[in-house]
Amino acid sequence: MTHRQRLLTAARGEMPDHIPYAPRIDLWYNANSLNGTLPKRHLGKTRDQIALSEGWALHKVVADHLHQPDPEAILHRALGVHFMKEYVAHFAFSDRVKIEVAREGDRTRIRYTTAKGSITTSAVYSQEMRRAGTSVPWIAEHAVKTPDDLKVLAGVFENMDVVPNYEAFKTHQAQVGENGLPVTAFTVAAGPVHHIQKYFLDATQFFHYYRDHQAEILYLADVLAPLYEKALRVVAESPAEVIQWGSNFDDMLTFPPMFAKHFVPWIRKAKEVLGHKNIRILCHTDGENLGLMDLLHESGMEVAEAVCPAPMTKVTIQEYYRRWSDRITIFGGVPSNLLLPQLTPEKDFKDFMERLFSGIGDGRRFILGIADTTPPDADFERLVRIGDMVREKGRLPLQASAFNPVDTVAVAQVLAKKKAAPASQDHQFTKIRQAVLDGQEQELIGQVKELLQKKVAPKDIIDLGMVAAMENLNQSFKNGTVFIPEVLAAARAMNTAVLFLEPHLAEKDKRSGGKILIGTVNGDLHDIGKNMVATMLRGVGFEVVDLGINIAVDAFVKKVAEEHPQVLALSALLTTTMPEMRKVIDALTRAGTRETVKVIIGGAPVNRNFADDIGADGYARDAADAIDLVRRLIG
Ligand code: B1M
Repeated sequence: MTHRQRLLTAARGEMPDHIPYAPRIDLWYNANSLNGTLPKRHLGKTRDQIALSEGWALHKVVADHLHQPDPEAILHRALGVHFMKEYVAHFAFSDRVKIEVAREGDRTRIRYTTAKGSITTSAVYSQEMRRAGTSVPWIAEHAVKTPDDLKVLAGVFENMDVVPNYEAFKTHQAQVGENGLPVTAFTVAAGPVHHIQKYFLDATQFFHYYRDHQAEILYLADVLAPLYEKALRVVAESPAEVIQWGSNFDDMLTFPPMFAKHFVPWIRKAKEVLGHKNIRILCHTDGENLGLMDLLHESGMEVAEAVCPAPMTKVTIQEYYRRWSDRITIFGGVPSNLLLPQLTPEKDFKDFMERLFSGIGDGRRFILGIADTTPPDADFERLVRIGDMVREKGRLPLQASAFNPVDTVAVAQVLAKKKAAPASQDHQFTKIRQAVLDGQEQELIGQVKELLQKKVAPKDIIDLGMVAAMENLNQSFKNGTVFIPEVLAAARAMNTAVLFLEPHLAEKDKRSGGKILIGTVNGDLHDIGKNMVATMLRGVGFEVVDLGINIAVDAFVKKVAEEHPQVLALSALLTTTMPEMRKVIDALTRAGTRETVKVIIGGAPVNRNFADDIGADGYARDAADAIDLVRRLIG
């Protein structure tokens, strides 16, 4: 079988001759070719030449953002409008929308003017980002800053059309030939609400809008819907065999109730329309999927790509295979940390790979890949060794007797936590707690005023009323029974009420929580988790100074000297940016301020061992954990 036949056979749920192996190496290649650090035997080769010379299938799921014939291919990324050669359908702007583009260094600013008003966006793509391997520009300024901007966006999209781009795709298909399976798309959202979430709003802001301005969000979604329907018709007539429908699924970001309501119906619709044409639906499920397992299984998705299992997330590959492989092809399976000797010692790497081969039944519906992608600092030889293992052990069907049915440990651990915090018996605070839980600012302030009139101490209102409610909520959030929008709204309401109470507090009770400085380290643009930690810490009474993302080592040191925080909280989501945390600690030591501040770290790839190794004072797995940790550290 050729690579293409093998991949397509697996995607269709039939049995190929061998497990297909298609590691994604774009980031690794971009960074190492720019930095002159490709392995010697591959110097001067393209990324596809490297993959083929190693005997791997080409990974052709994600469009190659850096090599597009159209120089404007990613100009409108902040609107989710792309003109990629790999996409069989393109959005088309109407003449009624005036578009003004201004370029300032690495930043591209665009103004879109319609009869309903104007919006602006800006995106940044710097040399530093390229060197780090980042393949997509960062949306620095989102289109929606106020609810009115949603109406302007409706004006932009009302006038849009969707047009075929079959010829360019056919050329791409011909270039890939039998060496891979080209996956198409027209944007990478799983329907209109996901489109709004992914592109139009800052990631954290979206959760507030979803709760506070849902009617406007759904109105805009209704404007986008006919375009998505037309796109489906265009895709249906195209020569594509697989389409990517949605990306970055994650049970916190694309949380289950929203996923069920707004994503699943569109995945089903895509399957309905495209299934007749034998076009398969692939979703880029690279996040934490534990809370979405059943929804995804039922959704109609046929290939789950970038499946990133434990130990990077909570679901083991065996569990994925057990729960999904009756109808979903799993593409991925090796979390990228496995390729990093500094995070995964040789023995753990070998054990993981052994278990993987014995944990995927007869090997049907499985495409081996790296999830989400090979990091720039990966040990390339491990990628090669995985290829060798596939050659040695990957002939299909695998020996059924080798099947290690289910490794439920990770799941059991998560489910075991499902216990709500006990409710307080102090009835005078019942209403105030409810107002916090509901995120109702006005109601909360009303309740605060009532309690003040009854001469209840302001500090008790905060501690026994609001903080107690936040703690309940944190617990429920941890247990997966409430979701991000509720938590953020509660914390926001509580912040407002604490400000209102400030003048009533005795001097000794003010800001008793302490001061926390928080930021995402240099080179890292992920901020959703960091924002949650900041909001929740504020919610329970700490003063939080949020420095934002991509913060240089020197800036952290300078701010520690200026702000005198008790705690410095560092966030990193990339293995390549984790070392920045050590640099911050070392720089604080050099500046003589290390002893003045407790440094704590968090973010998906870091763990307790790493915290100990770099000399941090603590590690927090999530926002609730961060609160406990800060309390332990500063009393
Ligand atoms: Co990115 N991304 N991403 N991404 N992304 C990850 C992190 C990744 C793990 C995906 C994967 O492989 N499965 C992978 C990193 C792999 C690795 O390093 N080994 C990855 C990659 C590769 C990339 C790019 C390089 C992709 C590319 O360019 N093609 C690129 C890098 C850009 C850059 O930073 N230079 C990139 C870009 C992006 C988007 C812009 C598309 C978007 C970020 C949007 C934003 O943040 N504004 C994005 C997203 C959404 C993700 C995933 C899918 C979800 C992250 C998230 O927000 N989760 C993520 C997959 C994953 O994490 N499994 C992934 C929800 C959030 C609430 O959880 O951030 O973990 P989290 O925060 C938690 C805890 O970690 C903890 O508490 C939070 C709340 O409970 N915590 C702290 C976090 N910070 C803390 C600080 C503390 C304490 C606790 O202080 C003490």
